[in-house]
Amino acid sequence: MTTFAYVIAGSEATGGAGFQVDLKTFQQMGVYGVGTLSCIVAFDPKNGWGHRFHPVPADLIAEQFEAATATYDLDTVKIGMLGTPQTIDIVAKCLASQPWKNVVLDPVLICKGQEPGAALDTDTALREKILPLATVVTPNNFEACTLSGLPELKGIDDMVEAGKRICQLGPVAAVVKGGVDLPGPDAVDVLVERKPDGTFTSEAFSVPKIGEERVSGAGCTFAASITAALALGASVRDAVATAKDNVTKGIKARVHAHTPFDTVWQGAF
Ligand code: PXL
Repeated sequence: MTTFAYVIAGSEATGGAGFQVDLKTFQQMGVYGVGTLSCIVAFDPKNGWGHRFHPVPADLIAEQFEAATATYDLDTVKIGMLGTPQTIDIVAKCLASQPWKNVVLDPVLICKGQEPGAALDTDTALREKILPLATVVTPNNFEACTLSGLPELKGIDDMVEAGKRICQLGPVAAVVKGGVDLPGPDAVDVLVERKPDGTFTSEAFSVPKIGEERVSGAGCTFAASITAALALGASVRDAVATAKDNVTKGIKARVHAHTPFDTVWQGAF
């Protein structure tokens, strides 16, 4: 029987992040990928590889959603970069139109090249309209601060606290990604799960860092791996363990490019 996973995310035209990474990850994990484009990002090689960002019009997002959900019985979706309050509005409406078993949110607030805080209305809309619909959310350090209201995350205790605060906004699980932002020799991700009685459990997933440079597509690969594993029936805990393993292998086998950063190779897992 075919397992399906759906993604609503942006295209990053080099194939190193976004929608393309999501579909590659799904395919690599034996899951049939279905996708709706929310925006198109084209790096500008003449201008420091900055982001040229183009939203997809709301009615075109709704049409894609209609086509995808009429074609297959989809119950597992990943949400990637949305980018504007208008896009967030239509995606929230689409998501609310049917039940889901798993809604994995990679809360992409800013990309490399954007100023933090430049899009406060987008951050607020994401927190108010999409986060409550998510079952699992995968913020990096900056996103975890923005969503939780904590000023900074200095270590695992802060990551657990941020995860708890974020779960109180709707999701049953938050995975706070330490990445290269967390000092120390290890790349640490902390899973916080909210139990039905309102208590929390937490678990840290740690592997030695592979360099101190950010690798493009790591966050997308991580959330897409969780999504595919959940679609295949894994628990959240096991889905996170699989995702960590995939990202570690994909970073070790990274692809070099003319950009100032390398990109994850999904073929490595
Ligand atoms: O890696 C975050 C990300 C997600 N989605 C799109 C992007 C980026 C970063 O460049 O362009 C479309």
